[in-house]
Amino acid sequence: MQMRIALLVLLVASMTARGERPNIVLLISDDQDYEHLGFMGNDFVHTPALDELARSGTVFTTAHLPMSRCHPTLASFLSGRYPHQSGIYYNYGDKKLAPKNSLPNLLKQAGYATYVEGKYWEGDPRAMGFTHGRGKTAKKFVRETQRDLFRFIDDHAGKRPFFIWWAPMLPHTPHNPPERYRKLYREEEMPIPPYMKGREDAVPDRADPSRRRRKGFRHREMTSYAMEAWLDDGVGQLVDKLKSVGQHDHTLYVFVIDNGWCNGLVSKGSPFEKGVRTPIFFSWPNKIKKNQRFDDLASTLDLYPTILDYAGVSVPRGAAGRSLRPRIEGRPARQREMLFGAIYPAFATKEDQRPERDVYALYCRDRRWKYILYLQDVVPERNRSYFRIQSILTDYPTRSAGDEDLYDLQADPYELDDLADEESQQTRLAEMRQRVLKWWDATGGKPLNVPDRASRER
Ligand SMILES: [Ca+2]
Repeated sequence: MQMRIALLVLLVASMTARGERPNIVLLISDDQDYEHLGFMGNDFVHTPALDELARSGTVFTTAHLPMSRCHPTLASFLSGRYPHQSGIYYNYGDKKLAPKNSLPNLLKQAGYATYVEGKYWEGDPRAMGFTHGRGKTAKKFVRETQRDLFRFIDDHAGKRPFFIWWAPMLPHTPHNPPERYRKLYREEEMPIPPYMKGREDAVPDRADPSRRRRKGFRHREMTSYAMEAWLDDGVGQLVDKLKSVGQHDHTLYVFVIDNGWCNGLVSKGSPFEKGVRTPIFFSWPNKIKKNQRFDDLASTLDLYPTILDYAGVSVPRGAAGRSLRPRIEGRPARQREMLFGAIYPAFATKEDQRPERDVYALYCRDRRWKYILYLQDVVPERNRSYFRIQSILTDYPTRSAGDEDLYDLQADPYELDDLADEESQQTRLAEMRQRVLKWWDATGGKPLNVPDRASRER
């Protein structure tokens, strides 16, 4: 046994020396609109560091998270499994993620030093496989300093490959960007996206009139953009640090957003694109093809096997995604034809956490069509204490159990025109309903309480 460990250490050391095992930095943005990034075609937002990494790597523009809220998505990055498989489908509930086969544990076993800082919801970070760093520093990490991380980098650079879970609470609330990021923008010049045209002066109806003016669309949007510039600045500082210790060329950067956020469309906590969509990129100087973009469908569940693939670690059975490395390297690979997701409230039912009971919507989408099936009544009265669905400057997505939505994402990328009642769409609706229910069963979901289609007449 000791002999085998010694051999493994030797092997790891020699691979590191040849530069074959990259450091891996997982950059996780917290609550961001997938269109608020320069490399996603937004010329107004200030994200030069992320744009440079994206440009020097391979971007998947259209990936989906398996849920639209951070605790379950972060657990899915750690475990490589859907929330109903890992059991972590809520933000608020008792159970923590089981550490077996977690990404940091597998990387640690392969010889990596593994560091966590910022957003981290699970139990003891050491049990999860993080050899260094503290979880739960979200309020300070990057917002105040990256000092502890930089010390870790100094200690390990060139000696041992490292994995960094980089998860600041940015651009997440509190939306309090320092002046240097605010002044990058002028409120009156903020671009108005198509879904806000004619509604740009919309204000929340709860607020008093003076408050309303301060919190209109342009103001909120400017604050979001400033927060995103803050995030990007943190990325730039990290890249500079890795360059200064000669590790930039030996580092694989992976970027993902943990869930969406949007002023003007329903987002976080919902099954809509502004909640579940994110770009992903992989950037490793001179190793990963630069200026490469894929617009077809990817899943953030693919991060886990892809990262393990680049680290030379075999992917455990039960991982829900598949490595994107063959795509990145131009080898034959099957493209995803459909994405699936199950959407849950923020709160698990107390002392009876069962995803099959708490799930409120299932959805699937291909490159053109998006289908959603509602399993519970979604009502604003239960929003604060249960659903926590973000609907800033837009209507609450009220639905009845049994309702279905259908959107043509080619013609209607913002899901504003529900076609579920169209006579001509009934075959498609029935087929997609069958597909999503089949997916739930095939991925280990327990029996659901599926309402009749009849209740669809609204
Ligand atoms: Ca989040």
